[in-house]
Amino acid sequence: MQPGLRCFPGRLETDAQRQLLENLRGAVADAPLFTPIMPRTGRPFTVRMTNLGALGWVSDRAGYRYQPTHPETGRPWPAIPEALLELWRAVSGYSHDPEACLVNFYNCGAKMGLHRDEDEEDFSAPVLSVSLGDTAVFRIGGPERGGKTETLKLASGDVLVMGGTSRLCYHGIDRVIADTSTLLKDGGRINLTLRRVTKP
Ligand code: MD3
Ligand code: FE
Repeated sequence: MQPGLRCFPGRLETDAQRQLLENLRGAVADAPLFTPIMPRTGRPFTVRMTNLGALGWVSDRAGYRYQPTHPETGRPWPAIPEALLELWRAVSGYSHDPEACLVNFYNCGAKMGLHRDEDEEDFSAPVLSVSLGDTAVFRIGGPERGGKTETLKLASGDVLVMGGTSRLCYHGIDRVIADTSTLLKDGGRINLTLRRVTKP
């Protein structure tokens, strides 16, 4: 496994997962899921997204970037729930709060190709991920494209912290395994990634 990558299997108990989901339902009512588009090809992502926090990650013909408002409503993103901020403070090892929480929604068949997270100014802060719902097959490689990769299953309630050298490693989601969780009534998976974007 990559140095700096830390796994906390089942870090969130079922009740905490349900509460987080309730928070997310409210947030998504205010900041609806949108389908991002690849800058070069104009192809839609198979994952739908929204964000919480001061800054949100968006992708369209103009490129990848962080911005303070929702691309369709023009409104500021909803706040990051306190429970997520507390989780970040407990496990990130970073002394400033995150500015962005990207919410990725995968239905069955959605995936995310191998990529690096490099749209942030501050790579010294880790990225923290929380998985909810159906189990995903997560793939992680090294810092170069085309290197060796390995897979890891991410189940509901699992938390991953990508710090150190793992912060700039290639990673993606191969697939979501249907019927592996009862948290979401209609199945699918939600991933939350907390990030520091600017240098404090
Ligand atoms: C390893 N999301 O939003 S989370 C992303 O499950 C993203 O939705 C995936 O990749 C998802 O950018 C994976 C786990 C993750 C997130 C960021 C990382 C792993 C990472 C950054 C560096 C290395
Ligand atoms: Fe990523």
